[in-house]
Amino acid sequence: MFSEKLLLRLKHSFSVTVLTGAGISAESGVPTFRGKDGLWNNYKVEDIATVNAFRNNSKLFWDFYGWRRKLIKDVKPNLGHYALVDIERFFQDFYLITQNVDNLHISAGSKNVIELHGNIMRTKCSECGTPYDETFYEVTKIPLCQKCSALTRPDVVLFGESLNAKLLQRAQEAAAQCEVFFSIGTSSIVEPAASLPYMAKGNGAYLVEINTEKTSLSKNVDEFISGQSGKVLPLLVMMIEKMQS
Ligand code: BJW
Ligand code: ZN
Repeated sequence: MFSEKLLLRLKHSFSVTVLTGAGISAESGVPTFRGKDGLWNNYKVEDIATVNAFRNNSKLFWDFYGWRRKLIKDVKPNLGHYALVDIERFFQDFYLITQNVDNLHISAGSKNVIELHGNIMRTKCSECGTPYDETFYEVTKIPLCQKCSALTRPDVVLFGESLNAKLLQRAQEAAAQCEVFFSIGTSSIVEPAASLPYMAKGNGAYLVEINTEKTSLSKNVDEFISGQSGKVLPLLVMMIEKMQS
């Protein structure tokens, strides 16, 4: 399943960066965004996860995020998340960049996590950005900001919004400096995250993709590993442990 070249690279590497997407949480029961099953009531994520949807159809927007929040509050990390906690311990520099907003890497115990698209359980003001501790699951009337009276919303990055500049910079640095880069369970469509593997490869990293399907990235990787991340990653941990003993 893993090439000699990858195992040797890992043996001699100090710096590993991982990018994850919705696929890593699929085995926990969190639906992915794209693909045959779609996400929610036949809506495309590109139609709901946008600033326009929030402004023009805030009820639909909040129904969608309320449904996602309810679902996510009850799920648990899977073997893929836990394997990444183990892998972090093997390397001096390890960064886990995630596009997921479900908090599962952090609840599994990963330390160096960069949440590029925010965290769905957090709430913030849509205008002044004031954070709120409450997580609303069902709203009949959208809660307003206590400072400026604007509508509140989940603290996630919508299409057309800029990512947090500091987090993006940290992610780009982590991609550019690593010796091995893993892209796991992402369709590699959404920018700027989709550019990170290319940044890594351009700086000499060995590029590995783990996915159940081929993506637009696949033809550019050094190694494509076909399979569910919850099965592939625990095997990778075993191989790394074996190499070190
Ligand atoms: C498994 C598996 C298993 C399943 N094991 N694998 C350059 C060119 C063109 C467009 C743009 C561009 N730069 C910016 C844009 C616009 C836009 C964009 O990228 N659009 C694309 C559609 C082309 N980007 C933005 O707007 C971003 N902002 C930005 O760049 O600001 C500056 C700017 C703005 C406008 C113009 C230019 C510059 C913001 C993007 C925010 C994305 N937000 C979302 C929602 C977050 C909140 C929420 O969760 O609701 O983030 S959209 C959604 O997609 C979510 C995800 O994080 C993201 C990525 O999805 P992901 O993770 O890849 O999931 P899937 O479902 O697509 O794939 C799952 C994969 O897993 C599949 O491959 C399966 O095969 C696999 N799989 N089971 C392993 N068990
Ligand atoms: Zn406000």
